[in-house]
Formats: sequence, structure tokens, C-alpha cells
Amino acid sequence: IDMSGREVALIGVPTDVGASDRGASMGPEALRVAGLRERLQAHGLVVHDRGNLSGPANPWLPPVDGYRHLAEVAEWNRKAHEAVHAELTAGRLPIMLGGDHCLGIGSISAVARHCRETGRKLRVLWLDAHADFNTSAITPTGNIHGMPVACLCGFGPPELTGIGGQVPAISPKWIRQIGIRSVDAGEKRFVHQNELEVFDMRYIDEMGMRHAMELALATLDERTHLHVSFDVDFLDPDIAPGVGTTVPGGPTYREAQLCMEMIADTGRLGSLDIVELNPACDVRNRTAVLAVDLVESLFGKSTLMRR
Ligand code: HAR
Ligand code: MN
Ligand code: MN
Ligand code: MN
Repeated sequence: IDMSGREVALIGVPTDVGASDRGASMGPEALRVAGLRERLQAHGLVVHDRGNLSGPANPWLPPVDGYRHLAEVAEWNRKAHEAVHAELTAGRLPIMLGGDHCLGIGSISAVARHCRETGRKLRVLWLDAHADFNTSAITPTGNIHGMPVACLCGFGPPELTGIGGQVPAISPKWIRQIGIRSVDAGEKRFVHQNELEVFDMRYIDEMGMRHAMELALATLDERTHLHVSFDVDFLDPDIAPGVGTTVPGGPTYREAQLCMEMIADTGRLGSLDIVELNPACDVRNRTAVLAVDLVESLFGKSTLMRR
């Protein structure tokens, strides 16, 4: 798949209001310092760096009624939604640089709206250690970065579920989760109840990344828009220490590369989030460099073998 000539837009969304560790707000700049723009350009992509959106400061308050910083999370997500939607409408491929994963609400609701407007089907690949399917009733923390998948499926406060003008924004049937290995007790029941398709680490251990991705990418066609929501804590912390919520036992370097390469091979990638990178936890920006390396593969970094 040759992506050269394709226009992409980098949208920095520097906030950590959805998390309980500070620092994901520095993610966009760390990805730029790691050479994201230059590496994509080297593959022939036409890159527009839109700089960073601005929004409310992190008030650093405890949760209220099961949500921490709900008003601030809603404001950042409304802004992310509009920015992502504008790029899609203009025919560009948006890459949202988070920021914590609460921003998946704004980004993916924009992609869903674009798909409604253009008669496309949507498939969301959620690469993460976490299912992010909590609600205010079951969250152990109140952190909204643990809730974006539930909010997108219509389970959440109207300030978040209503972004993009249709509730729910997406169906659980459109989602494939990969790399999952930390799910809270109530969240686990809710994931099963809603029949989310999850390729957890046990599945990847037993069946391999190749088989997991074959199933996650099955039944795509030329009308499918593929959105990848890449939470950097998907990766094993041995190779990716720069996240606030590390969970041991994640994909290795090669497993993660294969995952990205198989997505690239579909030729259906239409939008991307890179979230939860936390430079305050990183070691000399190595996690940002790794994330950029994986994103290159997502855009078809050439291998020697022609398949
Ligand atoms: N499940 C936990 C919670 O709800 C931890 C969620 C952490 N989320 C992220 N993004 N880091 O996946 O608080
Ligand atoms: Mn190349
Ligand atoms: Mn996440
Ligand atoms: Mn996560």
C-alpha cells in the first residue's frame, strides 16, 4: 500500500484532565521532538502540523458524582471533535496527538459523524492495555480516560455522549479491542454484557498477534473507514515506560510492529489517535521515538519482502 501524496493533519491536544497522573499534556510536543512530521514526510505523506488546540487548565480536583473534571473533559473533547471533523471534511487524514485517552470521545465521534455524512462504514481498532469501558457507577477512580469507549457507545453523561449530535455515536459491534490486560471487575461484566469483541493478551499469547489481527480486520471493504485509537500503554512497559498507567505483559516490539503492518496492508486507515504518552514518565523520550516508529509502520514503512 502506497500512501504517498496522502495529506495528513497533526492536531495536538495537550491535556491530562481525564487522567490521575499529570503529564500526558506534554505528549504532542514529545511526538514532534521524536520526529513524527519528518518521518511521515520521508514516506511521501504531505503533513500539515496544526499546532496545539487550547483549552482549560487541569483543576486537579477529586471526582464529583463519579467523574473527575467533567466540564473540562467535555470542553477539550468538543474542541477535538471540531478539529478532527474539519480535517476529515477537507479530505485529510487526522492524527490526534493526545493528551489522555478521554479525547477518544471527541475524535471518534467526529469520525463517526463523517462516516454518516459520507455513507461509510466505521471500524474502530482500540489498541490498549485497558478496555476504557467504565461508567460513573462502576469506575474505581472517576478518571474519564477509563470511560471513552462506554461514552461513545452511549453510556455516560450527556455532556460527553452527545458530542457529535447522535447518541450513541457508535455501536459496540464496530469496535475491536487488542492488547487488553487490565479491566476492573464491574467493567468486565459491562464489557461482556455489551458483547465487545476483545483480543486480550491471553488470546494473543495463545493464538498469536497474526491471528488476532486477521480476525480484527476481517470483513473490511472499500467503504470501510478504519480508525486506530493507539493508547501507548498497549505496549509492554519494558519497551514503553513513558505512560502513566503501565501494565506488565503487553505486546513486544515485533508483535506491535506486526499489528501496525497488518493494519497498513488493509489500505483502509482513515484516522488515528496517539494518546497517553507521558513524557514525565519516559526515559530520554524513548517511548515517543518508539511510538513514531510504530506509526511509520502504520503508514506502510517498507519492508524488504514484497507480499
Ligand atoms: N480502568 C482504570 C480506571 O478506570 C484505569 C483506566 C486507565 N486508562 C488509561 N487509558 N490509561 O486506557 O481508572
Ligand atoms: Mn518508506
Ligand atoms: Mn486507553
Ligand atoms: Mn490504557
